Amino acid sequence: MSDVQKTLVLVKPDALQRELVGKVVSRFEQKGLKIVAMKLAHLDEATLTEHYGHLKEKPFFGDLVKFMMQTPVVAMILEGIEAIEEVRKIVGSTNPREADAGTIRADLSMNVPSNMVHASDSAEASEIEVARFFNENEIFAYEKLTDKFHFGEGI
Ligand code: IDP
Ligand code: MG
Repeated sequence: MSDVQKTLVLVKPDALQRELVGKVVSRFEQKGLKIVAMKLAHLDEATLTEHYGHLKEKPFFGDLVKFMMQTPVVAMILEGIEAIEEVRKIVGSTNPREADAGTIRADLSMNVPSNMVHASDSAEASEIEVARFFNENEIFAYEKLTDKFHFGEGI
C-alpha cells in the first residue's frame, strides 16, 4: 500500500520579496504533489518561537525570527505518496550553497536564513506543523484528473 502523507510547507519572506512564489509552488505542482491547503499568514513571535523551538539557543535565532516576520509567508499543505521525504528532496539542504543542484534552495538562493522554503522533516513534525498553521476546515479533499498518475497505478 502506498503511504499517502501530508506535509507542511512555508514559502519564506525572501521568496515573496524576490517575487519567486510562483516558481516555488510550480515546482511542487509539477512533481505531482497536491495542494490541499494554502493561505498567506503573517507569523507572530510566539508561533515562530514554537516552530523553531529546536533552534532557540542558537546565536542566529533572533535574526531568524525577524526574517520570518518581514512579510507574510505562504503556508501550504502538500499531499502525495511519501510526500514528506519527496518535498524535503525537492527543497534541498539547509545551506543553499551545499544543496544539490536542481533543488529549490540550490537553484534559487544563496544563504541562510533566506533559503526560500520550510518543509516538515518527519511524520511527527508534519502532524504538529499542519495543526500549528491550519484549522481542519481549511484543509481540502478533492479529486483531480491527474490523481491516477500521482496516487494510483499510473495507467
Ligand atoms: P531546515 O529548514 O532545513 O529544516 P533547520 O536546521 O531546521 O533547517 O533550520 C531552520 C531554518 O533556520 C533554516 O531553514 C534557515 O532559514 C535557518 N538557519 C539554519 N541554520 C542557520 C544559520 O546557521 N544561520 C542563520 N540561519 C540559519
Ligand atoms: Mg527544520
